[in-house]
Amino acid sequence: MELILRDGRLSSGEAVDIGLEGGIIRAMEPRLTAEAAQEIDLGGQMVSPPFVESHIHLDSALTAGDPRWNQSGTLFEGIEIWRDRKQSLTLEDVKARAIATLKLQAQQGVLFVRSHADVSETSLVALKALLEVRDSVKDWITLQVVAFPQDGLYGSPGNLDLMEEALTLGADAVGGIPHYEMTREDGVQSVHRIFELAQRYDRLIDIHCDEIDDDQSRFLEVVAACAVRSGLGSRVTASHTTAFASYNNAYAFKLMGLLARSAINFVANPLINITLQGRTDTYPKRRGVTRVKELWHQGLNVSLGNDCVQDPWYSLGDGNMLTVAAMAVHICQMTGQDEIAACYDMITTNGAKTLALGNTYGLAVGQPANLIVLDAPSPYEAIRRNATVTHVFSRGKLLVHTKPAEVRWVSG
Ligand code: 17E
Ligand code: FE2
Repeated sequence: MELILRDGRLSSGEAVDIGLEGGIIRAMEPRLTAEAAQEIDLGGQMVSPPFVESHIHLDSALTAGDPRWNQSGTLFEGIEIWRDRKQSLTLEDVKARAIATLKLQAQQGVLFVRSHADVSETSLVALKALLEVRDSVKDWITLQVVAFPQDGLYGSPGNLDLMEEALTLGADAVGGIPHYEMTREDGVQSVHRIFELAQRYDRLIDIHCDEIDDDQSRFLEVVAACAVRSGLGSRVTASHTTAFASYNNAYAFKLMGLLARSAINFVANPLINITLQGRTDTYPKRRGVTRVKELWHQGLNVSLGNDCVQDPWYSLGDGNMLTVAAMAVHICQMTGQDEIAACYDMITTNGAKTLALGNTYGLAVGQPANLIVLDAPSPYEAIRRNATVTHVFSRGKLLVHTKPAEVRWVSG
């Protein structure tokens, strides 16, 4: 073995030594007798597959306040600010901010990322930059890029052509924003068009779907029906779906049956939607997050995203996935032990399903050696304490080592 990690602990609590060689996990046993050139003592800490960032906008990351701050806190003011900011995008500007954000995430244990790239600008500069970044970072982090028409697929006459150009250039997934199209009919048509394009270009689908508190925003049913009819199922993701939290239960119950049939993935972004949504409410004020617990009970795949790191929609954020999971525990009231464990799955294995990573992801012998070590003994403690990710191993090599903060009482 090139490298052995000794005295680790799996999320189940079992002790484990892990042997790595040639970028692959070669052995996992409670006590490995083999020896290696390099050995690292994990001191009983938890080893986990890496975190998966299911939903982020790297093109707008780190632009908060430029050209102005979001005063209303709404999605719509965010879109307007971004419309102004994106006029001055350059390849270098987007690449620098995207790479800085990916590093921020990688050092906190994220090695798989799905980013949206706005394709509403004729230059397609955001998309081109993120495709270049996807290639330049591939030796340490896996990036997927969604072609996302922020201003609507039918918002301007050229937008459909821009989407096709983005797919020709190599975007991994087709995106959309049906609730923001000018009419309900345009929204429905956009979903159909997204499915046609995904089939024609053989790409994944990830739609910003019903990110609004309007209980009449019902594009999720269109996405699910298209997923059933096309057979695309698990290649399809519905992001945000916050209106689902406002639907009446009679409709939500009927919808849940269709969703179960469709087997699509869901991404909730609790940090962002708890702040963007509910802005038109007084009291009682709605929570802006989709029905995560109910989707999970239904057996559907739900994963979580940061959505934003310091951008026109959210001036906070540091790319940490444990913060996202903790926010889901709170807002979705998933405080039971099995529910907290489920929220940990939503930032690891469920994210891998959303990204359709297949057997390139997972902590098992024969898998690529991507894994992280946390300063915590269990997923529950990792979320509770927002544990430090002490070691990030990517492609068989130690990528980042972080020492947990050291506290020393000086008197008293
Ligand atoms: N764009 C959008 O439509 N919704 C969001 N939550 C963000 C960008 C961050
Ligand atoms: Fe988003």
